[in-house]
Amino acid sequence: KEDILNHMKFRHPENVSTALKSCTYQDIILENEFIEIVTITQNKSFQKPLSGGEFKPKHCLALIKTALIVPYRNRTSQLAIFINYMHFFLQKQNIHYRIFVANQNDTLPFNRAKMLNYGASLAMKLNYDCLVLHDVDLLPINVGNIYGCAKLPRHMSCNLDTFRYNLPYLSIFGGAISISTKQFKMVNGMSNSFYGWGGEDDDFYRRVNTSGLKPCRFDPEVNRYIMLSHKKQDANKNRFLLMKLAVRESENDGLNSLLHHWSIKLEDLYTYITVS
Ligand code: NGS
Repeated sequence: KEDILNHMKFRHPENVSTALKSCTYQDIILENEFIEIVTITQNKSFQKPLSGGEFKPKHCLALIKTALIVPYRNRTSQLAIFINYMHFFLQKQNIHYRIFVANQNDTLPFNRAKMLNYGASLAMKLNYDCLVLHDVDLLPINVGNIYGCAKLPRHMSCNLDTFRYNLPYLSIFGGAISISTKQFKMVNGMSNSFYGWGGEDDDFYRRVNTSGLKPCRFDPEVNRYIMLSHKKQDANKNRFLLMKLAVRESENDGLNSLLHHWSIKLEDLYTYITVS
């Protein structure tokens, strides 16, 4: 577990003039505490986040500043469970974080990667240096799974109940991943071309891998997740063709080809980006 700390990227605190000491992470990882969905929300130490769903620990200076980005459309009850749970979970980690929900407001098939690009663009403008790209139906259950960036992009949700705690294939890179903003920019984010289920995460794996950023994973014990049940989306029939075409298109299809048709609303528990 100490290896995990060696792989984490820590930033210098923004405000060194305060008397606060830097937050520590070692105890959290080594404690290896499993939490249950029911008990976590009874935690009395919960602090109301700042408007837009931002939180900074009060007793120490966070060395990790993370934007948690959730691609979203029309799953109200899952969003409520996720947001409530994640604030309790993340506040146990001594990190500075903010939750962004990127909502696709049209009738086209869902474009998960494009929503993640929008969330990441806003997070970059607000100087978040670590991105966690996260599906709304996944809940981490071990607080030792620090929501920060490692030196390499990290596949976080590698130990998932619905996969019977196995990896379906080695290069799977969906669900929940972390990547530094610098690395995300370097690969031009994700492709905007994948409408419907499947393939966009495999294409993203290819982008990072071919840029020399081979993704890593941590100890499965600390990377346990449960998935909330939902109806499966329709698969994108063109995904294999798109994956082939995407190899040539990565430089022009991604962060640099987003049209900024969005609006931003600060909700109490998250920042809501509506993409039309
Ligand atoms: C692969 C998909 C990925 C998807 C993964 C797990 O087959 O996009 O399954 O999906 N790749 C292609 O279709 C090319 S899951 O069971 O979590 O819905 O992430």
